[in-house]
Amino acid sequence: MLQGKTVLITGASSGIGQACAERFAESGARLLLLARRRERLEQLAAQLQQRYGTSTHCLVCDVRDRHAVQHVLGTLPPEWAAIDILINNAGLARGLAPLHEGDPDDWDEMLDTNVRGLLNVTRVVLPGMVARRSGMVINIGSIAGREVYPNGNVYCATKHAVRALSEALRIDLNGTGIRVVNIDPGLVETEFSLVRFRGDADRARKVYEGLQPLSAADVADVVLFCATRPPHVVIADVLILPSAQANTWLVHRERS
Ligand code: NDP
Ligand code: 8X3
Repeated sequence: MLQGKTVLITGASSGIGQACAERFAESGARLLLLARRRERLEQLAAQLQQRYGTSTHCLVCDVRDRHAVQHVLGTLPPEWAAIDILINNAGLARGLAPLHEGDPDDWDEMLDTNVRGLLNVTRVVLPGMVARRSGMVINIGSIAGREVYPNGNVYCATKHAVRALSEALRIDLNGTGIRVVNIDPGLVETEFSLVRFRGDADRARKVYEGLQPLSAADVADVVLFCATRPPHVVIADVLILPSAQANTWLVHRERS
């Protein structure tokens, strides 16, 4: 389906990004895998090569560092330089507290990763797509980009920004042949909550207690579906939730 297509996945070392790598590898894509944790990327690359014969190229990079992003993406080997699909997935939440008790360092990390990081990568990748008059940008937003929930303040603001940027890109790129997809998942069990609560596994587990959350693979299936529509079709906007979730504040949990 994606034979020979070059796909850049940010945040490929875990969760949704890693699951996308699996699905896209299965579909014949060649993968640029970007994240900060080299070992994880190299392990994933080796697995994909073994399972599907996938060609991969690992990019160890912090999306917050604009110069590093410009460097790694600006000096790609020629056979990797033409990116067909960009999946802007790298992101995180830090903390869950009322704004007046929030930690400004956490705010910086979320804003720098989820918003500036996405911009840094997109700014380098898009000119090539525009010149070739083809390509696709898939932004992983969140239900938190549609609704604000208690104590989610800054994380929700970053995901509202992702949503705004998806809409803005669709306008700016109209007529260029480049498609823009925004995918907003609800609760997905990944390392997201462990990162949010800085390794507090009990607290992280409670987020998904009493319900069947989405898996990273559930989201990757949708990303792949969007990426494999014919050129005249764009799945512009997707909300994907676990069946037990109605919105950010109403989640049905079975008591054990
Ligand atoms: P994970 O924590 O499992 O994965 C996050 C990925 O982002 C990791 O690969 C991490 O890699 C990468 N990452 C984080 N910061 C940076 C950085 N500065 N530079 C490069 N890569 C970075 O979480 P998810 O898979 O759940 O999250 C993926 C996306 O999905 C995020 O944008 C998140 O906001 C969004 N999302 C998640 C939901 C959920 O419930 N889990 C729901 C809705 C949206 P490394 O640490 O190696 O750099
Ligand atoms: C992650 C899902 O509801 O914790 O974006 O914000 S939520």
